[in-house]
Amino acid sequence: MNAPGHTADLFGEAAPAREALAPQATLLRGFALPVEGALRAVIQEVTTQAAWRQPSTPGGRRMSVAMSSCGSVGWISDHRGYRYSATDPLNGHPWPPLPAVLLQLAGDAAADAGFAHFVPDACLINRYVPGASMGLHQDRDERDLGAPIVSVSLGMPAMFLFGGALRGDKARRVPLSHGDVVVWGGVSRLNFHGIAPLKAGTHPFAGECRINLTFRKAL
Ligand code: MD3
Ligand code: FE
Repeated sequence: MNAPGHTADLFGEAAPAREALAPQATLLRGFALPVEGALRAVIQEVTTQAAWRQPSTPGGRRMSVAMSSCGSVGWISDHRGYRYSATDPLNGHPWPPLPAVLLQLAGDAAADAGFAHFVPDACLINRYVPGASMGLHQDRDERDLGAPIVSVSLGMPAMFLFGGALRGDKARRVPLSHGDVVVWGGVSRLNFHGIAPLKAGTHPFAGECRINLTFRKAL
């Protein structure tokens, strides 16, 4: 039997409680910890095939975050705009496939947060070093805005900025640490969000960086 506020999943009897950040935005603290070793291995494998790069924005500025992708499409940015692409512009090849451990983790987290049958087709992998940040933005390049986005935080902690439906809405600050998973769907799906400049530090998972995985249904 599960205690109130606890669910059986990757954790069996001991899963942490769900924390509602907002309606249909659910924080699952430590949800990815049982598979952290497998996550480190697949991130290494994917970024060997699809190398880290710092994309340029359409405005011509270099992003401070390094990125890679896996899945049937990857998120890219260049002087022509933001979009999903079936091939990696660095090498012209398809992106590496979504590893089974990632599909399982994203599907389990989404189900735990109330979104059954989530099957992402893209995983964007972001890498932050101290000082790197992501300004407030919306994720709206995906075709099916009814599907949630699942994000997994790994390595050094970061301050997540969670705004509202309008760019000018005041953003809440939510600390995210290694292993935390957040499911964003429904009415929170188009909320503005970002990451404050990463503070200096180190973490056993990946040294002086934070890695974030975002699972999306892009097609
Ligand atoms: C809230 N990444 O890649 S993940 C991104 O930590 C992105 O690297 C951040 O924003 C990161 O687009 C934040 C959390 C997140 C992702 C998607 C969302 C929060 C969201 C979509 C809607 C609302
Ligand atoms: Fe985003």
